Amino acid sequence: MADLWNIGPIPFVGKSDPRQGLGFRYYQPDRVVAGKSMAEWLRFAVAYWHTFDQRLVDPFGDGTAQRPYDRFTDPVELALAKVDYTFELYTKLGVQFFCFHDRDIAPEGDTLRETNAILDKVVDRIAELQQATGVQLLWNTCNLFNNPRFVAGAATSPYADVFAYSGAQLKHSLEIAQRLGAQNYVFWGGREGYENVWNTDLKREQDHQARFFQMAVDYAHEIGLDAQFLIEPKPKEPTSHQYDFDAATTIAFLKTYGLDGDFKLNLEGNHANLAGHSYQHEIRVARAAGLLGSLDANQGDKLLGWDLDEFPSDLYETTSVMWEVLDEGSIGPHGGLNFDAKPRRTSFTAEDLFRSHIVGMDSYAAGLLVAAKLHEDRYFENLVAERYGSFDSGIGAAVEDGSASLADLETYALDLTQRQLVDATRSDHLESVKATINNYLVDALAEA
Ligand code: XUL
Ligand code: CO
Repeated sequence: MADLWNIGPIPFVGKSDPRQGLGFRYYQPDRVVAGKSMAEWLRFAVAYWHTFDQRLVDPFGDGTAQRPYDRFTDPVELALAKVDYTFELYTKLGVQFFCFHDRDIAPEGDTLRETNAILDKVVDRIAELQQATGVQLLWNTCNLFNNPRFVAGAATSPYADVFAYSGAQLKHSLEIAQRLGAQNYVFWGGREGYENVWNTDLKREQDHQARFFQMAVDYAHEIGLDAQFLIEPKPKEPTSHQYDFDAATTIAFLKTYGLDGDFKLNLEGNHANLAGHSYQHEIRVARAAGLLGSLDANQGDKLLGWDLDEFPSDLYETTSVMWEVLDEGSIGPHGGLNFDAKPRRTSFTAEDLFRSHIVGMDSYAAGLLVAAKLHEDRYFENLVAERYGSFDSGIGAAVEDGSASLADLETYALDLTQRQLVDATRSDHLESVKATINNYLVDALAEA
């Protein structure tokens, strides 16, 4: 293996030393947990934009990132050289997948024709290295938000030329998905929302967005692309209101336009928090609709209310996510855990890219181990079955099977006393439930 990074491969070191370094304590790809290997459950992916392009800027400061390919000054030469670094990082970490936006991997030309020509050269190199390493494309997507032409959106731009350009860009991006064997294709609605509702034709913009999605479905059929289409909800940033606000809003949109047969959801932890939800809530809502597609694994910061894209390290959250995944059987049909995350601005070395992925991978592996133990003991399954047990027979069963009317409920309830109704309820003992999760966390990881 080449040694462009001068680091790795990253070994499994187990629990020999509590100080986290360049080794995995929990993640063992071949270790079987709940009937599948860790690698099969977790399907980690590296996000090209954060890991290889992000300079670690913030609104008050320039980038601090130090990368081994910084010596390349020509943008096309840099783009081509960088691909080698990316595949070496995937293989040294033992990550099986990657994700990218079209504009992450290559610089733009003046026209789309020129841009596509540059892009295709880089795609050629990616295809060669996929072939050589076996690393697969979890998903790709279009960047329809960075360039000034997208100032008022892409598919929801009020300017028809911008809509047309966006569709043309999407077409080529779908061809790349086909060429590289993408398992999913993601739409994150960058600037698809509004700054101010007074100057916005909300209905017309959403109709346009739906047309855009339908065109993607039609073209995928035409070229035989069988990637799962995904929409990634986010409530705000960069616009003050994004149309794909959260899982529930996006599901309503998909059903309104009859697109729910062709799209599922890609859910992100930090986006869930921005919408005022837990990550687990968003996943549960998608599961309830049969629309869980994939996961962007990251976390926010309780003290800062913005999309910080931190690498996941909160074991309580990774446990809840992996519990949902275990209960579902997989992360959607072809989903994975994409680290849509960047190291902090103060973690600027190339080694920090490895360190931060190791932390994310270990945190999810640990979460999987804890969730598997909870699942094996059926702790929540039993608790929930008992909580809703009154719907298994009698009047509850008549409600669920549709045989009870309001008149039947009146006959049943008219003479129930306050005491009888209060006695029908049970304490949830929620504090003990939370402590039980803590106990599972500590015990399962002590045994791991
Ligand atoms: C933005 C975000 C995107 C999508 C892909 O917050 O999460 O990077 O994941 O466009
Ligand atoms: Co994301």
